[in-house]
Order: sequence, then C-alpha cells, then structure tokens
Amino acid sequence: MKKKVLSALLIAAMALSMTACGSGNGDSGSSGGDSAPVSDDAEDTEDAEDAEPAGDADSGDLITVGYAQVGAESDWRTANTESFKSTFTEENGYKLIFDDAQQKQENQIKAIRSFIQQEVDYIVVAPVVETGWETVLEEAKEAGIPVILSDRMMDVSDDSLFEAWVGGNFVQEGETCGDWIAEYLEDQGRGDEEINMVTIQGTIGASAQVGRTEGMANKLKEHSNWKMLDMQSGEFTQAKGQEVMESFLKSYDDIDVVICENDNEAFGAIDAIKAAGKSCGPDGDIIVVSFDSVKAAFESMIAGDLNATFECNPLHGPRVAEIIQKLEAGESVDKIQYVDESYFDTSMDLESILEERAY
Ligand code: GZL
Repeated sequence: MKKKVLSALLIAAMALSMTACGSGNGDSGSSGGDSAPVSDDAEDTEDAEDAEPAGDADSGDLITVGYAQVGAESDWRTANTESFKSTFTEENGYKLIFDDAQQKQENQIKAIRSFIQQEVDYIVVAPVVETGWETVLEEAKEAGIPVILSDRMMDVSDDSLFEAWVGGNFVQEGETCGDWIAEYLEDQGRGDEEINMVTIQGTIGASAQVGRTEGMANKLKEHSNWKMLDMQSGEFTQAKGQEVMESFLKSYDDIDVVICENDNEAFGAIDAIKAAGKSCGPDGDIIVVSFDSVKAAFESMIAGDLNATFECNPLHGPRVAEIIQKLEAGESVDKIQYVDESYFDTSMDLESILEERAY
C-alpha cells in the first residue's frame, strides 16, 4: 500500500513538473532533462492528494507484506504462521496479506502474482518445494518488489531474485540426528549390532526433506552396521505418517529405528506401531526419532513413546521483520540466515523445558 502512495506522489509531481515545463520556459513540455525533482513542498503534496487516491490513506504508511505460506499440515506450520501473524500487525506498522497454499506450488505461484498485482511492498514465501520459481520471481523483480524466503529454500540460478532466506540448517539437523542415534545405541550396548532403519520422509523436494535425508545419509556412511531398509514420503502429516509406517511394518519384521522427518509423522508412526502390537520409545522394541520439537513431541517423549526430537525453530516472523526494517533503511542483509536449533530426548527434564517452550 505504501508503494501505491509513493507512485501517486510521483505521478502528481511529474504532472506538476510537466505543467511547469510547458509554461514560460518555452520547452515543449518534454519532461526530459527539465523535469523538476520530486518536490516535497505542500503544493506538490496537495496535488498528490488530488491524484487518484491510492487506497485507504490510513494504511498508506503501513508496509504491506504478502506472505505465501505452505499450508497448515503440521504443528510446526501452525507455529510458523502464528509467528508471522503476531509480528506483522498494524500496530507494528504492517499490513499482512496471508495466503495458505494447502501445500500446492501452483497456489503459491498464484498468490505471488496476486501480491504483485496488489503492489505490495514485500513478498515473503515459504516455498513448498525448491524448484519451479524462476519465472514468478522474475515477475516480482520486474515489478520492483523484494522477495524474502522463509523456512524452505528455492533452487534458482540467480540468487539476486530474493533478498534473504531465514530457516533451519536441515543437513545439520539430519547429521545431529544420526550422531544421536549412534550415541544412544552405544549407550544401549548395541554399537556393533546390525541395525535396521526406515525413514518416513517429508514432502519430496522440500528443503527440510532434502536436507534431513542428506544429513542422515552422511551418517549412514559412517556406520557399516546400519541398514536403511526403506524411505517413503509421509508428506509431513500425521495421517500419511501412520499409513507409511503401517506399510513398513507389513514389509519388514525387524525394524529397530524409525526416522520421521517431522513430529507429526512420528505421532502417526507411533499409532501404527502400537496398533501392530509392538512398542516404541525408551522401553520399547522400536526407537522413534523425529524433527521439529513442537510441544506435542515433548508430550510424546514424556509419555514414553518418542525417543528424541531434533529442533527446527519456526519463529521466523521477527527475523523476517528485522530484514524488512534493514531493507527499508537501505542497509544490506545477509543472504542466508540460520535460526538457532537444538535437540531434546528422554534423558532431559522435559517437563521443565516444556513449560518454557514458545511452540
Ligand atoms: C521445516 C518445515 C517443515 C517442518 C514440517 O522448516 O519446512 O515443514 O519440519 C513442516 O513440520 O510441515
């Protein structure tokens, strides 16, 4: 909206300067070298206000942010959305236009095009998958609208198409998970045992899936006694996670470890394990680990079902607002900005930690 006010001012100022050029200085009215600079005196501004109103003047001073969110597939996503909605408020100087793409790239692309038509000041995207964004990012660049990426990454040939990316280090998350499994098995006296694993992956092509799978693969190379029996996508949802685990249990008799690429998939996998008459968690047959570290994951560990969860901080709102403020002030911003992350397991004082958790 701020953008529209600015363009109205520019139109009015140019009209004013062209009138000035046409009267008395013999100029043909060309606004070439003679056009007056955009003046900020009251007269110009009054003329600007006479120009086509640029929408609700009250929102003229707000920074309008178009936010193309993936969907509402998980507890993590809910927390991530809430972080943006509680940051980009009118009292904080923003007008947020929010779009839930229901995990469909075509919906996100439509949303970005709509933001361009609305002439927002900034576009923020949490891209559902990494590829297929060049064209629409070029359109945003053409329109002069800066794009900021949150959460997942885009794979583009020209990284000037976005200003910055804020998110988790997914490969690191996967490697931390692998190291934790090695230490846990060692502590159980199973360090040299043949270990059968399965992975319930996230949405295929999403940065979180790509990175977590890669990080865990790096650790598999370090343990010749580990065997990854199978990997299938659970789409980061609980329902699909349960479905995939049911199929794994039918295919494989001896699964020792299940790696779920988000907490909600783990909740589904745990339901499937119990329905099959098996047990999981620190005292069970099957070790279950996951990613995100949402509150429900703490409750699952406290209940003795989940062994560990590897954090992926969803609170990107304040970080993106900080980037926008810097851009507004004409300052440069770091292209890649990782959020702080940790992990949690049943050896910790989970009840106390849970009390302090923001998500
Ligand atoms: C991670 C994010 C993933 C979460 C899932 O940054 O992209 O998507 O791990 C969410 O819970 O669905």
